[in-house]
Amino acid sequence: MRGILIGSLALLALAPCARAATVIVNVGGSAGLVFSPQTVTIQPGDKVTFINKGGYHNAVADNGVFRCAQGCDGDGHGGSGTASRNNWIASVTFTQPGTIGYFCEIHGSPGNGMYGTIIVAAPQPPIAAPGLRGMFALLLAGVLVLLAGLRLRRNRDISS
Ligand SMILES: [Cu+2]
Repeated sequence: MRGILIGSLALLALAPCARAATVIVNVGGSAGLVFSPQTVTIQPGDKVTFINKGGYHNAVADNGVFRCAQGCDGDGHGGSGTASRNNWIASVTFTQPGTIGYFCEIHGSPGNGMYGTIIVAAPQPPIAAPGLRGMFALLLAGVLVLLAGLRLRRNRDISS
C-alpha cells in the first residue's frame, strides 16, 4: 500500500504543467507607434493577444501567416486584419517553433518602423528525460518498500 502511495505522489509531483500561456502585446497608444514589448518569446501552443491602445493600426506577419486588427483575416468569424482605430483586440496562437516578424501596415514594414518579433521557442526538451528516470526510481523505491513490508509480515507469520 505504502509503495503505491509513494508512486502516486511521485506521479503527481512530476506531472508537467503544460498549460498554454497568453502573452499581451500592446499596440500604439501613449507608447507611440510601437508594439510593446517589441519582442516576445513564447512556448509552442501559447497565444499572443494584440491590444490596440490607440491609433490606426494592425498587426501583419512578414510571412503572411496572420493579419489582424478587428479579428484576423480568415479567422472564420468575419474578422478583418484591415488597420483600424477602434480599440480592437486580436489573438493568434503559435504552435510551430520559429521567429515570426510582424509589422503595422500603416506605420511600418518588415523590420522597420512599427514592427515586432515573436519568438516561438523550441519545445522544452522532455521533462521526460530526467523526469521519467526520477519517476521510475521513486516507483522502484515504492515497490521495494512494499516488498520489504510483505517479507517482514511473512517472517512474523512464520516465527509465530
Ligand atoms: Cu500602426
